[in-house]
Amino acid sequence: MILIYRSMKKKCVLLFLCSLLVLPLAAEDGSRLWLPAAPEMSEDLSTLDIARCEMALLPVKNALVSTSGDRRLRRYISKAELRSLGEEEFIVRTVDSLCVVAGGSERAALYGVYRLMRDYASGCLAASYDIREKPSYELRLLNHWDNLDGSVERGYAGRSIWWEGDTLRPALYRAYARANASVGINGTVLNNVNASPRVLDSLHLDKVRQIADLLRPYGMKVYLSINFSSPMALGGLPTADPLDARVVGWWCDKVKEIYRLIPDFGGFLVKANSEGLPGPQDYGRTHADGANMLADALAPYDGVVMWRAFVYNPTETDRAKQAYTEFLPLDSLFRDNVIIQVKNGPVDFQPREPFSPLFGAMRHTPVMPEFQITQEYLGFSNHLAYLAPLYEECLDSDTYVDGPGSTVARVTDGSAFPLSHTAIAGVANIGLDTNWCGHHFAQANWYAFGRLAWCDTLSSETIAREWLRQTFSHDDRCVVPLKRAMMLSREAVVDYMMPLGLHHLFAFGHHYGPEPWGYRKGMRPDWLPSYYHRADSAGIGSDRTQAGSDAVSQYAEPLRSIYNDAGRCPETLLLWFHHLPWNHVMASQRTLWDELCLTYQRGVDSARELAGIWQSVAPYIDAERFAHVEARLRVQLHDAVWWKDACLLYFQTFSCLPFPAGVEPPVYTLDELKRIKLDMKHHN
Ligand code: BDP
Repeated sequence: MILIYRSMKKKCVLLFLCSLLVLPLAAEDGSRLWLPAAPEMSEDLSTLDIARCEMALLPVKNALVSTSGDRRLRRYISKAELRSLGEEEFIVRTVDSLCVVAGGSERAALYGVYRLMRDYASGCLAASYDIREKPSYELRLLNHWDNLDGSVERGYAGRSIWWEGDTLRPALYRAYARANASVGINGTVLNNVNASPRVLDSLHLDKVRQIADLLRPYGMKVYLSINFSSPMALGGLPTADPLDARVVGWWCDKVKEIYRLIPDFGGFLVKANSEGLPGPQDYGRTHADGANMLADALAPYDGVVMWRAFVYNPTETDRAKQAYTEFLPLDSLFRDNVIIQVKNGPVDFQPREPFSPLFGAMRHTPVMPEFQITQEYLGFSNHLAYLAPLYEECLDSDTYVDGPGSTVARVTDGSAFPLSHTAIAGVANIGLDTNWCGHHFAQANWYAFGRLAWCDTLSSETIAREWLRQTFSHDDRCVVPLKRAMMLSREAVVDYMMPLGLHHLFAFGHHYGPEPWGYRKGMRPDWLPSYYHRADSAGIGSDRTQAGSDAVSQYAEPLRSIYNDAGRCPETLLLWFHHLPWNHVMASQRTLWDELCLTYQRGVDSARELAGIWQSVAPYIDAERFAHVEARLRVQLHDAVWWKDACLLYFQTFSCLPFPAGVEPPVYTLDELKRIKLDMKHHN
């Protein structure tokens, strides 16, 4: 093995040096993501072989990369330490001039090597190491909303890498797996939550098997989204009732078939009784009945069920309350291998929401956060919106369920109270585009999700810096301004789209542009913007106080009282929880109307600043990526003005107040804006 390793090492170093020679300002198409060029490797290497080959790319003369059972490691790391290594835990230690990477498993050893590679590619490889790391969450998953016809729901980076055409793309899948492993992502759901039953037919399962074989060496498991009616659509049964013995039998057989093909298959992701999809409630059963039936079928193979809490119906109940109302009473009824997957906010991946009150409230069932990496509600792949601050804001939110310090991170990662599983998911922004994500900066959101899944206390600033140094340059004259751009970008989007707690002002269907006036006869009220902004001559905002829908009461004290009180509610969430008069006095002593106008203006100013910062780093960026991002920043600025004009002109019809000084006059009239019908082909 050592011999193979040495010869691989020479080859890999050579290849790597070649790639370095052309790195600085040569054209870059973004396909390499944040990583150095991959070593050339034969196709049937084990995980440990890959780890050693990757290690050979680093300028480290002597290295020993192995798993804790390897006796050679004992010379450098005590037996007790080695024994205590968890399955995904690693130690990196320099002893004399030897760099030792010891993993609790082959996968962990690979993570250890990627830890060093990150430092190397960031220009920070240290002379000596003594670190030990393990991930915050056990399951760190991407969710692909990819359809079997090759389209991607809410995807803005081209067609599906999995399902477009009949071809398998081994090189691409290896590159994908490598990128994920480099940040510790260890699983992927290959198809849309709006699942076609056909994913479980033998043709598709065979493709899933081939994909699983390609991802496995990088420590990634595959999972599938299932359609609850599959026993009817595929099995010809007259029902999908989870308590019907034929249905139970059908699922058990199907699961058996899957594990015969893919012995380490991860499990199912389920969207049921949500947005028109079938589910157990169609048969008078509960979410627990449905989830447990699947969980029992998967349990003999250690598979899990991730059951989504994204359920809402056009009822009298405030949509923001429904997931909690429906799921909390079921806590303690779920099997140990069921995890409830909860979107970060109570409504739906908006640019800003408070955290979902289900975090921390369910004590007997693991709850996993679901973030959206794809920018459905944040300007698609046209806008630069670095989302780590959004993820961080949610993870760091204090739920107070066990007093101060019970952050969303701690109540979901098992550190606040014990959980049978811990998990986190991100809806992928990946497609067949050469640069994977459509916008070069959108790669940072994939990267950041992985890094936070690995370590949920990392700061978004640290992650931005790491990513920039690996992706663009080590030069602080480039990194410092770009980090500033990234750090202001998400707030910029909030400001020019829906500040102060406003939400869901999007055009129906595509969710790209503004349509606060949106109305369609017969449309479900909870799919209309007015359901959320409630603007009228008296004021604006959703009343979710105790006097209103009482959504505030789903939060623990003191949050409940803080959110309930307009004087104490954070202004960033004010109109989420309160309907307030236009002349309500804000902390700045300005009226709500003036503050709203000036915040929209600040968003436009920030979009302008982003474009300016990008111009200032031109000398450090290759021409190809420079032009690509520059063109998108222009679109972003245009869209920021569009959003500001649309929202302010429309809300002005209720406030009947002039724009305060400092707000640029609108470029468009309200009538012009209302006539815009987006050509979504252009924007996709
Ligand atoms: C909404 C998306 C829709 C998804 C849904 C979900 O618009 O495409 O199917 O979320 O998460 O935000 O199930």
